[in-house]
Amino acid sequence: MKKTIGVLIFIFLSGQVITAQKALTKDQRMQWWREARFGMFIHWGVYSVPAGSWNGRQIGGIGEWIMNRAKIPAAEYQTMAKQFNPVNYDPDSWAKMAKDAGMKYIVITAKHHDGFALFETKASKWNVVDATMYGKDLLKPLAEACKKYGIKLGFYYSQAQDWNNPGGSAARKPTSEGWANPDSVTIDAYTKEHKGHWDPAQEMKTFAQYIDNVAVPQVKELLTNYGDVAVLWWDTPTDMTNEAATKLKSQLTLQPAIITNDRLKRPNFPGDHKTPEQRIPNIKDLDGTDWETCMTMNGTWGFKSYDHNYKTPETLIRNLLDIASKGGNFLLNVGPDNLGEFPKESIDILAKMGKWMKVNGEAVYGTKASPWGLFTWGRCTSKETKDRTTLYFSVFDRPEDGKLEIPDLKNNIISAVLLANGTKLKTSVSKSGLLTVILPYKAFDPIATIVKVVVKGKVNSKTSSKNK
Ligand code: H79
Repeated sequence: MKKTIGVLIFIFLSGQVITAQKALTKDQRMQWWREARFGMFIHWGVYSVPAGSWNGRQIGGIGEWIMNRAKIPAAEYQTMAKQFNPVNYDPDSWAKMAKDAGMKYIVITAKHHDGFALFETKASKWNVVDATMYGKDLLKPLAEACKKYGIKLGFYYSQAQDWNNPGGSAARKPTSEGWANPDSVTIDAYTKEHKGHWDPAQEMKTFAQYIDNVAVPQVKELLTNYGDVAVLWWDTPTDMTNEAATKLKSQLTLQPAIITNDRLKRPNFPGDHKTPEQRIPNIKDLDGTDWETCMTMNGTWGFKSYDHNYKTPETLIRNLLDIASKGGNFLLNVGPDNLGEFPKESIDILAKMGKWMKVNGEAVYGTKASPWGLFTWGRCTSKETKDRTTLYFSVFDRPEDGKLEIPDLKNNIISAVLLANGTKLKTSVSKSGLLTVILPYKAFDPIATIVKVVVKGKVNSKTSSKNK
């Protein structure tokens, strides 16, 4: 008996130790993420089959919303899964492209608003294994490839909106826009009465049933079957209840180091980081909370065959530098097609960004925000060690006289070089603390030239509050 009690006490105590080890602080969980700065978003699903067109018409708006925008009946949408046959899917090359672009993590749509699961699931037949010719889990091999290349893998999961699994919610018609459907007047009247739904099949179950029988079990599967999951990226809390949010949140204990965003339910479920979408916040609007800007390369998240409106690599690199200078992360999207291929333009952009990052990445990874805010000619990031501070000035627009002026720098200058090739740069500091760096004529990178300045001690700038 005594022995049994002893064993029980031992089991209890070792359980405590394990629990204590698992309780990571937020700073511990966020460390890699704060250093990473740059990640890849992947929006992939059955919407890559219609690719922005339905019944011979181009449907406006973002591609992954086509079912909702065009009010496609569930049964009809589901037939398109037969053409979702990504025979060219090569997750190794995806992970490698992310790695070569300088990205440190990937977040992929395990399930978007159309409810289609890219993974094997017992909770719904509407998934890649049961509903397509392809018939294989798409996330498992991606998880392996990410591990191989040292990329962290996160899952996007649309927890509330689900237009195919009965009971899932649906966003209401926006006030300013009509739906891109010829029968929109009739449909508008219907959706008003039916919480945004447009097909009776969507209402065969309640929201609570959908949460208990689809969302919670699927999140459990995602957090159990794929090894380490770095991020859970919730989206659009339409019709979420506190009860549903609590159930979903409790699944996160399956991954003690996981990071989550602020989109599970508002308010009361702030998660770890904010998620400005398609925009970079102004410094004055930042409150110290971690944040990540997610952005498309063209005008859509999910593949649209005719959207070639891509941002330039220059704009995207400068976005990354702008974001890093404000202390945030950049999650840049790729929308693969129904064969499993990245659009040509995206591949090209990733390669060009990678080429720049290979030379200049030091100015991005593991950096903190600019002590000055913005400059008219560019941006700044910083790194502090015990007794010195490294400043990375990203020059977007070379001042005509070749003089880079940084006000309010009282620190002793240890060195000033071009990050790209180590060229030493002349500097002078006026009595008032105006640092002038003489820029070379040559070796100027049209995307952004990084001037690396190392100074003694910590940097305190009075002007930081002015340049927001
Ligand atoms: O996954 C991506 C988007 O599908 C998702 N979040 C990013 C990361 C998202 N869901 N909702 N929104 C973004 C807000 C935008 C809604 C819009 Fe629309 C969709 C604007 C145009 C199409 C809804 C439908 C409002 C108007 C029509």
